[in-house]
Amino acid sequence: MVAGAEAYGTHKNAALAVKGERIAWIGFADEGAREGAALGIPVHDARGLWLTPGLIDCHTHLVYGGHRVEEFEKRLCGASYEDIARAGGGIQSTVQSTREATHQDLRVSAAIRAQRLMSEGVTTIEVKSGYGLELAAERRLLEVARDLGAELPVSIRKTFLGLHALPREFTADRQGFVNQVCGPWLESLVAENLVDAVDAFCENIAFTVTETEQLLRAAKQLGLPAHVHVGQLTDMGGAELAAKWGALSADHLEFVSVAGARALAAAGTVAVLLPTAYFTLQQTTPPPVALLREAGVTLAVATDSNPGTSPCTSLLLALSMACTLFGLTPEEALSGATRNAARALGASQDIGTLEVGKRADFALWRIERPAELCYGLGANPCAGVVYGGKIRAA
Ligand code: DI6
Ligand code: FE
Repeated sequence: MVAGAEAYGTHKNAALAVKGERIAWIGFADEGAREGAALGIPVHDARGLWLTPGLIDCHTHLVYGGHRVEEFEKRLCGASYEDIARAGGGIQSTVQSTREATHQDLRVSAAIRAQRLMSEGVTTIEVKSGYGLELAAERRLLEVARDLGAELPVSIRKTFLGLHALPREFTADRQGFVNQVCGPWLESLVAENLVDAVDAFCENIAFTVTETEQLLRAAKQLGLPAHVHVGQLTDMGGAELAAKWGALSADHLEFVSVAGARALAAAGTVAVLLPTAYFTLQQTTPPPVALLREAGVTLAVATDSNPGTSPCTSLLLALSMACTLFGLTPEEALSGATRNAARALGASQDIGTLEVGKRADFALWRIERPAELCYGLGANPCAGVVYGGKIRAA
């Protein structure tokens, strides 16, 4: 066994056999040839490289137009994210540039971001809408997300983030907007097979617990799973709400109470930590990781890739920051981008671990011990990727 491998339950000299898109056998390389012959299938020997499941980025806003560099500069001069949002900037400015962008602009820029994630061994990406905020514009974002998965060798999970911000045209009619999102918009997008899950930004600058609950209820009625952005800036009781509705994940959680953490654990709702957003906003109160651990909450880690709070296309950087800023162990961080990220997407039966019968999505790494995946800043030790049983250019 390699130094540092014990905690991961991993082995040196692994080999893996693939049949179609699935893992057919996994074991030691020296047994591989015999097993492969018995099964009549080829065996891939990792040849001393480290093998992990393909990484999963379970929270991104990858499809949008424009950028928010000016806002970054304003924040560096002292303006807060909340001030900018309340003054009509922030998400609203990306909504405007997204509505103005051509379909092609959206496709090309999202593909570039997806490829950056993929270069680091990512094989599944969750992509949220939420920068259209009118039915046609939200549809376009979800279509671009769907098409990304068809054009690139990566699995895409599409999330309808209908309650992200209140669009200007509804300033005088909040409830009217929430009713549209939770009723006709959701129903149309679901009928077009564009929605794998829903999401809402439950926050003092976005939507209340009551408004968020309306979306969670509508989703449940349609049999759709949910994610919820909660506790990024304040604790509004969003974790309790996510747990009450059996959401797959509650994301951010810088601010969460003891009761909220216990509720998440009891409901099996995964806490998705987003350290690059915390870093970008220069926040100073990290999520209460000790409390979440003690309560038994499952922890995942993702990039939150978006133009405002996390202009980040490196999941390895998010893993590093999960360790240095939030105090996760490298083992927790890595399972947060594999096994637990799969749980956050409700996809554990298919991805997230290297087991017979699961999709043959895995990454090969030129490292000496697994903690190295969380150690390098800007390093990319990915030496190869197999996606659905086929070798992919990393
Ligand atoms: N939380 C976030 O961090 C992003 N969305 C959300 O609900 C930020 C989105 C943005 O500022 O554009
Ligand atoms: Fe987000």
